[in-house]
Amino acid sequence: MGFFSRLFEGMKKTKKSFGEKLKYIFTGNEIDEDFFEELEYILISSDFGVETTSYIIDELRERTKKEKIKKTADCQNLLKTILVEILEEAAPEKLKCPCVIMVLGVNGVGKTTTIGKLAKKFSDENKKVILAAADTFRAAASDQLEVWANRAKVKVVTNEHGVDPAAVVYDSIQSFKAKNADILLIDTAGRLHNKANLMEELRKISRVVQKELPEAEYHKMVIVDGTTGQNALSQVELFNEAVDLTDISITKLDGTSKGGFLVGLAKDFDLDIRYVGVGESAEDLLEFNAKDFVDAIL
Ligand SMILES: Nc1nc2c(ncn2[C@@H]2O[C@H](COP(=O)(O)OP(=O)(O)O)[C@@H](O)[C@H]2O)c(=O)[nH]1
Ligand SMILES: [Mg+2]
Repeated sequence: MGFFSRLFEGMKKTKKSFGEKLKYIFTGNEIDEDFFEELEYILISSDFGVETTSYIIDELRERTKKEKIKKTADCQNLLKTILVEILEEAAPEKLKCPCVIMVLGVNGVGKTTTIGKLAKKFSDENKKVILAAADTFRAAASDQLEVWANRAKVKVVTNEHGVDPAAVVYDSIQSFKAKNADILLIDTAGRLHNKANLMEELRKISRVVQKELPEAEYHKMVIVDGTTGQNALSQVELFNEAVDLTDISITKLDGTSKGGFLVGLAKDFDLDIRYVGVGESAEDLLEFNAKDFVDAIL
């Protein structure tokens, strides 16, 4: 299956719930107030967020007037265009090596899985990859990462459970330099004894990266679980406060009908949307593409 069809398969639920609702308003009728109100309701109930929804509605009002569009059926493409424009603002540049990707996010969102998928992808592209098992909070976390590393045939730097995660990152960077590697992927803990500890730990890891590899392109990528919908926003805010995020990736879009929240996220935060996870196996990771994404939900 090609990239687009996998995204399409994965996002069937979003398309079904969102597309089905829209089907009843994009009819042959004249555009009137009821139409905008109904559309507003559908966008909000599909997790687009209040601010993003009112932006979309305002744009649609203005452009239908300007382009003299009278029938609701002719609005659908305009809506698509607006969504693509919003998401294209968040389309990332290609990674430049050497680069470091620190992966952040609350427990269970798919950090380790995403790193595993990326290890495989980069290694298939003949890049030299090192993994840093800096989630030393959960005993099984590094075992899980090692399984992925073995599968992708890449090196993983681990340490005993409980060891300072910044020390693991330091070691992984020495190994990165010695091997003249291309990409360092850092797995972090999503949970500690308290939030302040976690945030301080992430900042410390970040300082080590910047000090030891100042020449590398540095990405601080938060992962959000696509099934959480609008709640993902507060998670992104939290991590952004800690480390000034650069990128975001969304997982589990295969199991949700809440794909709409990505549009709101892209508008609210100045982050590059890098990857989309649509399943549990290595090949279920797609590079984000605004147009494909919109085609898959609408
Ligand atoms: N369906 C689906 N499951 C996923 C995806 N990404 C991760 N998972 C599952 O989510 C669970 C938690 O993933 P994990 O990587 O351990 O999360 P972490 O705590 O953030 O490291 C695992 O069961 C993964 O298989 C995805 O894109 N789709
Ligand atoms: Mg993990």
